[in-house]
Amino acid sequence: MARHLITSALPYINGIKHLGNMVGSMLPADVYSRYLRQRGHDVLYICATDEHGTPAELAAKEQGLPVDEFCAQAHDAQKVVYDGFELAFDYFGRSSSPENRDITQHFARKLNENGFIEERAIRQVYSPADGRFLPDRYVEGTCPHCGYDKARGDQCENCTRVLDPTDLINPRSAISGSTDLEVRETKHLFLLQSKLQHEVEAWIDEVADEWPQLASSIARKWLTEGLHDRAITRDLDWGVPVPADTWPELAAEGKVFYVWFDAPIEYIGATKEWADQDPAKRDWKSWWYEADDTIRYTQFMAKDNVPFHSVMFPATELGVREPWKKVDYLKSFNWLTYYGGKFSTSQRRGVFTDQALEILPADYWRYFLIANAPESDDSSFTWEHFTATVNKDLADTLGNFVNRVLSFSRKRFGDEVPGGAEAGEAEQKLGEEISRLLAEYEEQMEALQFRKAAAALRALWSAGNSYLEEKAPWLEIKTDKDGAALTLRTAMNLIHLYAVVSEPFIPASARAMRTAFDLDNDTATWVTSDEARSLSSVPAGTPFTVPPVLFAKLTDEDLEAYKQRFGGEAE
Ligand code: B3M
Ligand code: ZN
Repeated sequence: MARHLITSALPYINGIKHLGNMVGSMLPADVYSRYLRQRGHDVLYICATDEHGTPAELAAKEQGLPVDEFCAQAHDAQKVVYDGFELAFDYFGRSSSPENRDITQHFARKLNENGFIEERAIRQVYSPADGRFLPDRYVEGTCPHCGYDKARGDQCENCTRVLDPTDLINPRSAISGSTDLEVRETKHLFLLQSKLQHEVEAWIDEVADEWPQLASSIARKWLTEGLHDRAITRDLDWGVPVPADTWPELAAEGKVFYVWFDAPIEYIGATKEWADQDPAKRDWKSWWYEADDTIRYTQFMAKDNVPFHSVMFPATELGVREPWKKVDYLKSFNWLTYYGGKFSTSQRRGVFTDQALEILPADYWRYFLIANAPESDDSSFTWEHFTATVNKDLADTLGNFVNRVLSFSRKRFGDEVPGGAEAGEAEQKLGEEISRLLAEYEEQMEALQFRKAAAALRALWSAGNSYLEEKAPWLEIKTDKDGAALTLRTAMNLIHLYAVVSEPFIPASARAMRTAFDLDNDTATWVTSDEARSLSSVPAGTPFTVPPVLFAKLTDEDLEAYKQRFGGEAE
């Protein structure tokens, strides 16, 4: 048994996330956490809302709310959706917490003591029309690298390059739209990342070979281009204040830390928030500080977040000169597109997580998204693909199997799992196949290969269908009642096995399958290969009920309605 620390990129507070955000961070982290917990590991899955920075201020302004109130409401609204998706976080925190403030300030003081922070006067975009400096996303304009004309001052959404507001061509204020911008001098704290370049390189050489190619190549590209010193403070009202004991002048000017400085620290902050809820969790620090080799830390994120997690946050952690846990495995994702175009929060293009749950229960989305996760490449969401996958894999292959087996058995043999013949050759062959597929599923889950894991799970479901077709109990029963009973009992054992092993993907349906059987002491959280081979954990005589249809088949009318509502084509 190992201890697994798991974090998914912290969703920004500025609005409900779309399906692309979900599949690139929280959902796979949840599937992985659930799997590991089921295998008996000690798992701590931490997430939080990322609440600082210009997006929060802009969104609050749009809603006419003070930013703290906006954040409190928006946090709760996101949490409701994640509960709906059955994301089983151990804790879902807030980067605006006092815990995160304290740890962020501590990190900054330590970096300063160790000579990695310097105060510098810099030139910043100032907007006379708005009467303020315009950091990060407060400036928009054309990306100097790729020409994208909606690039934001902190990063180009199109080519993912990190930018400085003064880099933008034809800059304009995101608050007023004013193009009358000037550059003024102001003092900020700089993190001297260039001094940490070699240490980060050495660390990357140690850990990154094992990472997905996407993550390690982004990290290496950044290091090749060279780590630059970066401003880690901003002129904003909302954020972790620069500590006055160390920088009285900047603190008096109301400077706060840059959102990307405090956001990754919130992984630690949220762990402390989690612990502060409950005195029994006082050992929270053992997950992060002087953590030994029994702790494996896995992070989940989309590719635009990789530079911050693979290079910049590790540089911060190294510079603090305290033994904070660094990521062991960085699972990165490409983009999920909507009909080949961008999902966009700002333009509300695509499907948002709250809307998804209005249409269909979480399991439909969880399965589809993970089975089509943009792992080795971008993948495209279309309603055609979604409805076809739901119908084929969930409704036909799994749902129909469950319903058909249980209803037929009840009709012919009553409310208990039938006895009948002993397992024969067909059952032995099936058992071998199931145990082989289960091993494949476990291997892919352990390798965090989500699409392949989904394929193995689907193959497990299909194996049941093939067996049922081959044995055809609805014919068998006419000539060999005991044989038909054996077939149904075996199929019911498959249903129970599916309930256990499908839980990471489709927890609600897994519960429905599992509770169909009134078994004493049904507490096993996983299936051994021997159990998979013998398919006998649900013995003859076990009472069962037929659950309601697990997955509704989606019709052509449904498909049309979805396309109508969300727009079913490329931009
Ligand atoms: N909130 C960026 C994003 O939502 C950011 C991730 C922070 S992880 C520490 O894409
Ligand atoms: Zn660009």
